[in-house]
Amino acid sequence: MISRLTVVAALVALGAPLSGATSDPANPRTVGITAGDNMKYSVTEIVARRGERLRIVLTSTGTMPKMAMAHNVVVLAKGTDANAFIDASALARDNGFIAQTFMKNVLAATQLAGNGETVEVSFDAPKTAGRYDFVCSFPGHYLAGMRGVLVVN
Ligand SMILES: [Cu+2]
Repeated sequence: MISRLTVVAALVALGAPLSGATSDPANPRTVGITAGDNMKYSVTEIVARRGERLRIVLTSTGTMPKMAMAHNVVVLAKGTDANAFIDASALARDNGFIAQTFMKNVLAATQLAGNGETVEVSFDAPKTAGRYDFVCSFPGHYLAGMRGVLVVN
């Protein structure tokens, strides 16, 4: 019989991760975020490993009607001008406030969550280390400070 210690030692020898990050699409690491009428994410920094499978779950906790107050999480490719993305997206209500011209800059995006709703998106963290902005593209929210950064190591 092979002891658990032996198995662990063998995995270490193979360089396999023992816990934590995984790129298994069926087993992402969940990051829960809430946001309310204050237009702030409860989490403004997500640290991930290159290529790590992530699942962002956003719950909106405010009281205003969805037409006036909804939130999303949009992760932007490196080098994206966030202000330009936000300006263009303010006109794109029919596409969840994501401008078609910027779709190529979007690494991941949730649907819009009205108050009391939860939305989510699963994606692989970029393969390149660095800092990637994530923003709420509902009009006015980015300027109010609804933004964060995905730090990929
Ligand atoms: Cu928002």
